Amino acid sequence: MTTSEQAVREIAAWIRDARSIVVLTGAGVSAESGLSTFRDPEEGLWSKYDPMELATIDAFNANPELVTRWYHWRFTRAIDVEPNPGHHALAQIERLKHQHDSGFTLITQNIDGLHQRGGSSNVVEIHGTILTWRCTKTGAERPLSEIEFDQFPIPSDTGGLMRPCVVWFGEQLPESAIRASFEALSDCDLFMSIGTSATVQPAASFIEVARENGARTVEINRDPTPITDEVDLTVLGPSGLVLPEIMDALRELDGSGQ
Ligand code: BV8
Repeated sequence: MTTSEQAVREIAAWIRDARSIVVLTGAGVSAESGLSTFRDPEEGLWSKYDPMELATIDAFNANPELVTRWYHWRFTRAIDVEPNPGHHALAQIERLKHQHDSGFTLITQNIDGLHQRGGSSNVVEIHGTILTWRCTKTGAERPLSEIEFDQFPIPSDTGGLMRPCVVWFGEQLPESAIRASFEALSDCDLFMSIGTSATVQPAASFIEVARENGARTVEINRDPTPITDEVDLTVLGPSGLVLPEIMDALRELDGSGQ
């Protein structure tokens, strides 16, 4: 058995035994659905732009047309792609834990809505969602289906502009998402960081909160990150492959064979 197979089986046992689990996901989990991550170079039109430069209120104020076009391009891709086996495995683990009356909270940095489409129910979108936009003047929110993307930027009906309900760099995270995250982190005994470079704050510090409360810590990521040497167990590999392997090992342990 290779070390990663051993780690997969051990993580499955930790999931089985956990009383309350917090999972933090990043763009790497959506990568296998075909959505580019923040740090992998983009091809085509957007290759000359740095997402870190575009995902800011200053960029929107300076060039609302460009930033609106970028988010229009991103959401058209997000609604076009499908959840991948990694999304489905996380939803299966959530269902299994809920069947055993254990806690399971999925905190995501992703704005694409793929976790919900993949079957996850308790999802905390700490960086907001691209699927809802709001007026810059009144804050009135509208779902994508009610917005005409026939001009860029998009005027709201109160003389403002429409912007995506995402959290830009330099903006505060939604109070409700922060509260839900810290509530779950303060109670969890297993914390899993999946598909994230663990560099964006305050999400990158969530692992410290969990560890201070005695939680075991796990990382599943394609590449090493700043937390790889700190976590209790790490599996370097694609989440769309590793998560279903963990779910299979969990079924074996659970003897359910479902
Ligand atoms: C805030 C929404 C108060 C928009 C995003 C403390 C210290 C230093 C800086 C700060 C700090 N506190 C605040 C800051 C500033 C800033 C920050 O963290 N800067 C960083 C760059 C240092 N934080 C903020 O501004 C936050 N606000 O704290 O308010 C404040 C404000 C100012 C100053 C102080 C306090 C708001 C941050 C939210 C920004 N919005 N997204 C949008 O999406 O367009 S963040 C954006 O980056 C996405 O959400 C993305 O998910 C996230 C993080 O990136 P990752 O998800 O990790 O994606 P990434 O590409 O980086 O990595 C992908 C990983 O997946 C890689 O490791 C790769 O190996 C792996 N991978 C790839 N393929 C696979 C895979 N893994 C598995 N399987 C695969 N197939």
